[in-house]
Amino acid sequence: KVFTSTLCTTLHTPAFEFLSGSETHFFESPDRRDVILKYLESQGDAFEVTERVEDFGAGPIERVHKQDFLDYLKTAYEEWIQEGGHPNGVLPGTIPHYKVARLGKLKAANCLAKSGEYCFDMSAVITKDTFKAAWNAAQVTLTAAKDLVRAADEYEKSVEAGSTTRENPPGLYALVRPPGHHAQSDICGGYCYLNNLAIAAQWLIDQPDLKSNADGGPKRIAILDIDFHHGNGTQEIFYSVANPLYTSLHSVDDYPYFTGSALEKGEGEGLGFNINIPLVQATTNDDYVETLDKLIQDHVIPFKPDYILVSLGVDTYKDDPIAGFLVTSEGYPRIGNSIRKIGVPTLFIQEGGYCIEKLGLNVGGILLGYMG
Ligand code: SP5
Ligand code: ZN
Repeated sequence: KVFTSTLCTTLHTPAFEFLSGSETHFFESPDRRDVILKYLESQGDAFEVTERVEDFGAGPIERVHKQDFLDYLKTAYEEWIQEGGHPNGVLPGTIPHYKVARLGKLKAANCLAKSGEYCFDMSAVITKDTFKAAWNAAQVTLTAAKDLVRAADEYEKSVEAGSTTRENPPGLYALVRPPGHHAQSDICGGYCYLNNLAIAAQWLIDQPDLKSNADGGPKRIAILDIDFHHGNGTQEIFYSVANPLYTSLHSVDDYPYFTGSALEKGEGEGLGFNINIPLVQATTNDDYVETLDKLIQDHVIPFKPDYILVSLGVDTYKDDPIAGFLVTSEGYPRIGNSIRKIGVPTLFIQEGGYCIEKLGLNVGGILLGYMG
């Protein structure tokens, strides 16, 4: 079942970004959603698409993101324009790098200053509708998360009744943009503003449910981040908690450069619940799937999750214009199949993937592989 909204296409359309110092088109483009949707709709009745979006309000978003950051995102564009900023949108002027901030005692006074305080790179332009678009993406993801609870309950009942086996877990997909996994609790970057997956994960954990699992506590969630880039945002948000478990496969020496080491294992109660598996550039299908299977065996299954949340990026594709792995379109159904074999209800949430020509095929490959 696919959850999406036309607002994911029509809102947030920056004209350009900067890559390696040059002005290029905005790779995280609105047609990304359209080509994925078109592909899924071309697959007979394999996918049921719904544009029903429930309004969960600000509560679940405020559980993950800091209020001053949310206030900034909401008002940044308007202030930026008032200050004479370029209409393409807000980009950092000066970033309070820790080497500067160590001694600096001044607070950001205007939008040009805040743009650096609340953004860590040059790939998260804030346009007129960016806040609305990010808010909508979070609400779509929450709507899908709520349906995951329903689908999982139904699944449990039919397993108990013997009408299905543990090999057919339900799968849901939030086809959203802008993506989320680089967005930390109070900083945007990497095309991401609100961390859709983190908001959904925290909401699922917050749901009161006494009969939920063996120890009667909140639902246990395992995150599988299979985007090419490390999900620094999701890691930061959950770094000191033991639930959810965060696991990620990503490029060792690419963006966002400063996070994603295997040495980042979590802290306090969260120690041991942050698993980074960096992979070399030019990683192939076989190496990728083998590493994913091992990650699942060693970390995901022992965690005994009630739900799996997947940061679904297909920028691992061999022809992705901003990445560097060698995964092919034949690799994606294998990845989906590996996730299916965990046997746990799963919500896929769209992150990166920038090869427009093969984006639908590759995302569809993961979902169809999961469906078996
Ligand atoms: C959600 C997501 O995938 N965000 C990624 C944002 C990346 N932006 C900066 C990319 C810099 C790429 N540098 C080119 C290196 C080629 N190997
Ligand atoms: Zn990515």
